[in-house]
Amino acid sequence: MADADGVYVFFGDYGLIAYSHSGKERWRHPLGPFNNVNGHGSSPMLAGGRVVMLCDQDSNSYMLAVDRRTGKTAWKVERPEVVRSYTTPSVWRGQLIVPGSYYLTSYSAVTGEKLWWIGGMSWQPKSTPIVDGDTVYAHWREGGGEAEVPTVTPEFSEVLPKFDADKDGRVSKPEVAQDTPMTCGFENNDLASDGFLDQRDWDNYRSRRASRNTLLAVRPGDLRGDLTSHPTAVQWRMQKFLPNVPSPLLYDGVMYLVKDGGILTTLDPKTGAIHK
Ligand SMILES: [Ca+2]
Ligand SMILES: [Ca+2]
Repeated sequence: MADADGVYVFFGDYGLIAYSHSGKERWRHPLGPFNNVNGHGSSPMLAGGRVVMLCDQDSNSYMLAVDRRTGKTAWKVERPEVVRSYTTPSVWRGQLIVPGSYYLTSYSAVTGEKLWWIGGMSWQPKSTPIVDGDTVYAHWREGGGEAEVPTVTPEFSEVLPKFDADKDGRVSKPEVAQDTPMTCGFENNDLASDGFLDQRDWDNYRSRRASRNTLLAVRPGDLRGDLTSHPTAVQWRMQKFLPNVPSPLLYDGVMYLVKDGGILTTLDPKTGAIHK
């Protein structure tokens, strides 16, 4: 991304680098290495005179803002409640609107303060939120979130005795050798890639199985805190025909969704009702 002073780029294997318009390096800010199984999908963005970079990953997710002139850290917020995502946030009224796994969260672009959040969506979102007047739209889609009735998964304390043959309090791949679904999903669920499923890995797996893909319309006003069950903040949720990667498009009072495989859906952004 670029401004009057130059160009800002992010390399997943290095971090942030700023160049002048003539290509001269102005500053560099190393980041990583990241723990993100599919690579880093987020792009840097400019907000409040800073370069903001979302660094969601399977462990130690965070977001930071650096001064666009110097590259020095202005603020950094940890995001321990989320894991993998590939989104680039949007800016709405001085707030950074950030889709992450299971949550949509707003932060002050100036201070990084967490302002409000909404839960109940699926993991690894990829698209960028739409902002339109007083409403924000964001969407989540992943393969496991398509079930109309989310699956209830037992607690870690219930499954551990069944698999933990060597009684070390965690589950290794050989210990689940007889359980095909567990073996197939092992690497995906082993967030820190340490070869064991522990409490954190299992809690994330439970959240995945309990979540649903969602297109969400939010009117946050000046509200703060947990808005998940707020009567007016969440305008509507829609759970069908959602694309995996492409962002929704809002144009001339109609929202467009293009789903993998070639399904185009149009809907009313005020109500979430499907036109066709
Ligand atoms: Ca074990
Ligand atoms: Ca692990």
